[in-house]
This record gives sequence, C-alpha cells and structure tokens, in this order.
Amino acid sequence: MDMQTLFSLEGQVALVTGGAYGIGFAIAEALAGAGAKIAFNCRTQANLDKALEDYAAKGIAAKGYIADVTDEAQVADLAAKIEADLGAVDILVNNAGIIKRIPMLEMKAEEFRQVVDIDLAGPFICAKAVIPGMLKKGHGKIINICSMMSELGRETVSAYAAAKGGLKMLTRNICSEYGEANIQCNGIGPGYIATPQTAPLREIQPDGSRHPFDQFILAKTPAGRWGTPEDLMGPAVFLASRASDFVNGHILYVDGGILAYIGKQP
Ligand code: NAP
Ligand code: GCO
Repeated sequence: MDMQTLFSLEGQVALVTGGAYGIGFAIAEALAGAGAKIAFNCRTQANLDKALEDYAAKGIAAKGYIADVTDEAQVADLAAKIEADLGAVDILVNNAGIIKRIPMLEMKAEEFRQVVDIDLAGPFICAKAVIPGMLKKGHGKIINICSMMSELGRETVSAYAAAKGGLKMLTRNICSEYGEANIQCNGIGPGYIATPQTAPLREIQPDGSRHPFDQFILAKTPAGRWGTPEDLMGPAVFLASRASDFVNGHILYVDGGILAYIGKQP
C-alpha cells in the first residue's frame, strides 16, 4: 500500500468532542486535511457559531452540535444525528475536558466529581455511543486525549490527575474489550500546550516577567518551549489511520520530552 493511502482518512466520519477550539479544533483540522468528514460538539450556541465560522475560514465543512459529554441521552442523540447527517462515526476523539486547580483540602467532593464526570465518564459515554456503529462497520478508531497527569501528579490537580490516569486505563480496557472487533483505542498524552485551558499558567506578570509556572515548564521541557495544538496534528492522523491498525491500548506522549527528563541540573 502506498503511503498516501495508508494515512488517508478519505470517506471516514470523525467526531471530535469539544472541537470548537484549542486542541480539539487542531485535531479536527488535521483529520479533515487527511480527508475525514468532521463532526464536533460543544456546550453553548455562541461557541458553536464561532467554531463554525472558524472551520469555514479553513475551508472545512464541519458539522457542529450542542451536546454535553456527561449526558448519556444528549450523546446518544448526537451519535444518531451524526449518523443521519454524515454516516456512522469511524473515528472518535475524546477531547472534551476541564481542569480545576484547587488544593485537595480546599476542593469540594462535588468539584472533584465534576472533573471526573467530564474527563473520565464523558469518554466512556461517548465511546459507548459510537462502538455499536463501529461493530457494524467492522472497524473503528478511538483516541482518548490523556495528559502528563496520566503519569505524574502535581499540587492542586488531584481530580484531573485521577481522571486522566483513569482515562489511560479506560483506553487499555476498550482495547482489551474490542480489539478483536478491529477497534483500536489509543491515547494521546499532550505535554504542556498553549490553549485557553493553560492560559492562566502563562499570564505575563505585572512586572512584565513570565509567569513562574511558565518558567518552570520551559525548564522541565527538553524542547525548551510550550507545545502548540499543531504539534498534535500528525500523531492524531497516525492514530486515526490504517497506519496504526496494529497499535492498540497505547498512550502516545507528545510532550517535547518532559517524561524522559529529570529536570535541569542546578
Ligand atoms: P480547552 O481549550 O479548555 O478546550 C476544551 C474543550 O472541551 C472546549 O471546546 C469545551 O467546549 C469542551 N468541553 C468541556 N466540557 C465539556 C462538556 N461537558 N461537554 C462537551 N464539551 C465540553 O482545552 P484544551 O487545552 O484544548 O484541552 C483539550 C483536551 O486536552 C482536554 O481533555 C485537556 O484536558 C487535554 N489536555 C490539554 C493540555 C494542555 O496543555 N492544554 C495538555 C494535556 C491534555 P465548551 O466549553 O464550549 O463546551
Ligand atoms: C496543569 C495543566 C496540565 C496540562 C496538561 C499536561 O495545571 O498542570 O493544566 O494538567 O493541561 O494536561 O499534560
């Protein structure tokens, strides 16, 4: 098979959850560039309208829907609408997610549950909604957007780390349960990526200097920079394409080398 065909997503239907902006938007753009038809969801009409303009500006005829990934009925309805509009989903990217940066002793159990609900139960609910269609088609690709926090902890992100660690294991479990049915479920573990989610960690200080966390990340990353959503485009196309048909249950860290590095010596 030639390389173009191996990586082509021509005729495939991709659902990118939370694909209105940030990492999800860049991944959707990459999948569209490889030939896929794009569907995405988000929670507000304002974000949906803005995203449709942004997709159109890139020449991508994406279909956008309002659906909260934590709501089983809304997600079932989303999958049905996509099937009617574009065909059953071949590629699911579980990208929608939130973070709450609160020290554990100050965090309410309700806040912890909200993060786990969106970042872990959400991917379960979305996968459950599209796997039956994949079983009928005889193939499927599920890409779960994990995190450095699937491997590492840090102060203030207990719920996020618990959810993203769980998402790594959900990835392996979907692989275990549906690998035989020719469904590949893998994860991408982005490093620190410049998006709205991490904007508070990069705010310029009143004296004009870089945020201390920003400096910390630069020192922790062998690449010496923050990642960009574009850094995730190639890995996403690989994991969505036939090129990865024997890759299953794997987490591909795209982190500029953070996980390989002990940190700058004093
Ligand atoms: P972002 O800029 O905050 O975007 C998150 C997206 O998720 C938004 O489009 C948001 O849409 C959507 N979303 C949130 N909750 C949702 C829900 N309940 N139902 C449907 N959509 C929902 O975040 P990002 O930085 O692009 O991150 C995307 C994913 O990558 C997340 O899972 C994040 O944890 C992960 N990640 C990010 C980084 C990073 O450094 N940025 C690193 C590793 C992993 P609405 O708010 O409009 O609904
Ligand atoms: C944080 C960050 C991270 C990143 C990402 C790292 O507060 O530490 O927001 O959690 O967003 O998930 O891979």
